[in-house]
Amino acid sequence: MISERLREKFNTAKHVCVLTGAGISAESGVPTFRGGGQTAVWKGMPFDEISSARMVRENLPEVWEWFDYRRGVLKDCEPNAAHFALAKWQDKFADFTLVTQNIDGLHAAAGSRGVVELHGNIQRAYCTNCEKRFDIRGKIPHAPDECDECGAKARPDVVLFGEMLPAGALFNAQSAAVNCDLFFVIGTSALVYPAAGLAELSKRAGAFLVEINPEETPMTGFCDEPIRARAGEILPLF
Ligand code: BV8
Repeated sequence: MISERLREKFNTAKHVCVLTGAGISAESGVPTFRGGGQTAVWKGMPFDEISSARMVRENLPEVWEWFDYRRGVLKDCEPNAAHFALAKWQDKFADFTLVTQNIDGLHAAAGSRGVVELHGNIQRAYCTNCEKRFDIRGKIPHAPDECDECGAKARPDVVLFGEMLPAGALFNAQSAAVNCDLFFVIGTSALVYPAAGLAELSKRAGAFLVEINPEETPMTGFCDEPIRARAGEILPLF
């Protein structure tokens, strides 16, 4: 499963960057988007329709119902062996960056520090007017619904389709991608940009690219080492 070549690179790498997607949380019971689970469609709307800038403008209560439902599913989900393995990696290398597309907070829950959350976090909200942030962890339905500073509506602190990514997070992710010598892409269908572009950016900058996914993706073709395995099965073996 892990070639001698990869093991040697892993043991000598100075700068490592990891990009994760919903697949790394699958073994925690978090439904993936394209695995046909309960988060692929909401009341007949595909997730990239309900999770969109347009829906926030047109029907914020519906967007909140969708996110509060997912927060309910997440309540019983714990980090799995893959999250814990990556939390151990952060002290193995001179420079380590964990970038995630996930909004479930499971990397931090497993002990990862400084996780770059490209698409925000489902346990936070912010005011649509003054952008004050709120921690809504444990509050289902979410609270507050209106900002206690200016009274405007709160919205999920999650990057939706058609929205820009947080500039700082994207910059940090791109910097880590171009400066690393080993880049892992774990549990993503590699379809959503700009996150999916990080692996190619890294490869073009000279990194050795590893993909961990039970299925092929558009990225598999230009990976140096595609590993057809579940994250929870293979990551503890490094
Ligand atoms: C942007 C948070 C600039 C929300 C997410 C029209 C208008 C505007 C933009 C666009 C447009 N057309 C295209 C775009 C760009 C768009 C895009 O890329 N669309 C795609 C569909 C073509 N991108 C955007 O809109 C981004 N912003 O471009 O801004 C802009 C702004 C305005 C106008 C123009 C441009 C913002 C994208 C962020 C969206 N938010 N999440 C929420 O959660 O509801 S995206 C969401 O889906 C994820 O975060 C992730 O990024 C993405 C893909 O999901 P994955 O994580 O890969 O999960 P998936 O289920 O797909 O795959 C799971 C994988 O795991 C599978 O491969 C499976 O085999 C594997 N797996 C399963 N089990 C395991 C496993 N692997 C390992 N171990 C296991 N056990």
